[in-house]
Amino acid sequence: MKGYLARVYAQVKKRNRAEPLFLQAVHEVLSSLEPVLIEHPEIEDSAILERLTEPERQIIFRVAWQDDRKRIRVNRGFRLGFSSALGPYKGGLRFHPTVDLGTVKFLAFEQVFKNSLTGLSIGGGKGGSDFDPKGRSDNEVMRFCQAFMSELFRYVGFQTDVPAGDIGVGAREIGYLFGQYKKLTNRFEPGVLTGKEPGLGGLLGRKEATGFGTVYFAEEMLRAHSDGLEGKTCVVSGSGNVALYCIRKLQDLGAKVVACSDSGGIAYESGGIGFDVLKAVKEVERGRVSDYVDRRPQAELKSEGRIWDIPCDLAFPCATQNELDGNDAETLVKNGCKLVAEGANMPSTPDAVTIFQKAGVLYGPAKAANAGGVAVSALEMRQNASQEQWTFRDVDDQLRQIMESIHNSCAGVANRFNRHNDYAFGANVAGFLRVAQAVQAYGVV
Ligand code: NDP
Ligand code: 2IT
Repeated sequence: MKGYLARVYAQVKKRNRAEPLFLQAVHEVLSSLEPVLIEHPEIEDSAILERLTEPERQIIFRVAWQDDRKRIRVNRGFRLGFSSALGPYKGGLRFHPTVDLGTVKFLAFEQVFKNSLTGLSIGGGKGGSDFDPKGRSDNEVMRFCQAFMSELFRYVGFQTDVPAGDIGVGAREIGYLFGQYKKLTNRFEPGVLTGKEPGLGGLLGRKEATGFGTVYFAEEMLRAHSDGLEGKTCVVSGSGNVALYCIRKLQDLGAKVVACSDSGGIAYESGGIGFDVLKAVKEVERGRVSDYVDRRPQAELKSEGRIWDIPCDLAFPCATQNELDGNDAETLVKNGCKLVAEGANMPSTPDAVTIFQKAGVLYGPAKAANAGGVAVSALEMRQNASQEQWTFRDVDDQLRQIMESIHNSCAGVANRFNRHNDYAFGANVAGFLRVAQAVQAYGVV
């Protein structure tokens, strides 16, 4: 990076020096923008990059709650509104012991460009807590969610900021959060949170949307290269919400998924993972992949090694950030992997991305490939505003169209700048241009 881009990055680095994930995410976006700045010198004059790299607001709060032994616990809560240029802040909540301000900031920054790519009216935000739900009873999770919302309710609203799920936050947690919001505000305002159970105003198809969307995006990438999913061998990391429905859709479309994982190990099954058993273990029993392997005589638990050592045609990282590094990328390339589509946020390290691009692996970056989740959240907001009830089919059809359109925007922008097949460049630039135009149009606010 040079000139204006280098100056902006230096300032971001100075202000956020203890936040490597945020710096990694900013660096990745800025390094795509040089050709855009040549076309649009007004971006520098209007300080668009300075504005888009500084969050509009950052809220940090204490969350005190009682565990089942009546011990008082204290966690830290976060909600960060990065940009409201395109709509209310929109993005998930993550409950995981590693969550800190830098994690939330990187996720919120990515969310701005992802949400822009959907073409819908949603700004970018993210939040969460260092609360660890693992091993906590249902009652403990409920009390934590209530304590978390007792502070958060002041800042959210269907026209202001609309949280949803992410790691450690699913429909159960959203239900508890919504219940407490409703009680504190005396309003039934379902559009304040998305990812609700259908019985609470949630949208059929939201649960599946991120994983399904990632597969639709991969399908579009393959289609654009005269290929398809049928008969492909796939590896999907993670075994949470995104991984589960990525596996399901891959199988529906004729691919074979031979492995998935969690932080305790890898389940390998040469004949293909059994979706129904995995779903029961993960969604109903809240178990581990080791429990899945215990139930499947054909499956094998690998507690050593990397999931990316398993040979595959297509790889879907669906667990967490920086889970696929340069060595993993080299192994994937060596084993003949042809496509990587990111269900998780920023799962591939910068080294890994460079290796994929040099080797001609089709690389679908998170902000494009996993945008189906937030896009369907925006549809949930619409369903809540209109008080209609949409069918699963309505939602899935719209999701497919949205993923096709995101694919075409990324590919179209990449082609226009002579960066054929560079979906990472296309996603950054297409996402950036829409939000930058909005920031410019508001004047200085
Ligand atoms: P879940 O909590 O449902 O599942 C997370 C999965 O990732 C689990 O298998 C978990 O294993 C694994 N995992 C999480 N953190 C780590 C870690 N530090 N090391 C190893 N494994 C880890 O979350 P989601 O499926 O919702 O989220 C997965 C990814 O997808 C995240 O990057 C999230 O930001 C992204 N995403 C989610 C969307 C959504 O709609 N939910 C939308 C777009 C992106 P374990 O149980 O052992 O911790
Ligand atoms: O990273 C993401 O896009 C999400 N966790 C989903 C956000 C949302 O508002 O549905």
